[in-house]
Amino acid sequence: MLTATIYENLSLLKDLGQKQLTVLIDPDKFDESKAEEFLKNLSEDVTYLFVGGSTVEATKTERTVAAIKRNSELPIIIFPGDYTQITEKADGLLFLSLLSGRNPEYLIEQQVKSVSRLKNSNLEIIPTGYILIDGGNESAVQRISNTKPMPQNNIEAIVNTALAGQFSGKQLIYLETGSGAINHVSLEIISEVNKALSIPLIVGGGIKNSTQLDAIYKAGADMAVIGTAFEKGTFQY
Ligand code: 1GP
Repeated sequence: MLTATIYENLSLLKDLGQKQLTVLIDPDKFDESKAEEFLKNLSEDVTYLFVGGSTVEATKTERTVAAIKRNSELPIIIFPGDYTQITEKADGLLFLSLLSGRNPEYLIEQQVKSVSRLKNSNLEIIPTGYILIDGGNESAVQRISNTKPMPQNNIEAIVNTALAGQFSGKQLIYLETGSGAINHVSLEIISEVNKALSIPLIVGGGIKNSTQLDAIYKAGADMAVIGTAFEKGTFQY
């Protein structure tokens, strides 16, 4: 029997209107010895795991993924801050282009550097347009990528950037205010981007409670990503 790919599943779930909750695990902050406890305590609503961070020591991502695999059957997707985080032990990879920025390093250079790791790999590669939006504080992505986030009030430019991603063949668009953001992406932005796109829409950064999460889903996000609030155990249901 043929098994659907991660992306086929995501597209199908979008069509069915089934929202997906993803937990972002930052290997830098993850204690592998507590993997079992952390994963056991996750809400049953969680359907995907992203692993990645802006600054991660060379082998830590691989060790983190291995520890998660031992304790969870959820699909693990690498969400890399850098090509060195790519590991074969995961199931998929968000092949990111930072479309909100104009730094060639994160538009194409990192992608070229990753090829030697990917060309003989079984990882499912998912082309993803990544759009950084101002979340009210300086994000690690902004600092590391040396790019500016898009202002929340420039909705037309954000919609056009997302559509430019779709027209260039991205399979996902990820709207991001950055880990630990004060503000999540506004509901108006999510709604307008969702109306314009036909591909699945991911929203992450600064989501702190279930009221915000429900509103984000209702506005049109197909998947929401939560890192900090689950990592610190502060998410309010
Ligand atoms: C960051 O979107 C993710 O890439 C998650 O952000 O840590 O603020 O939940 P938080």
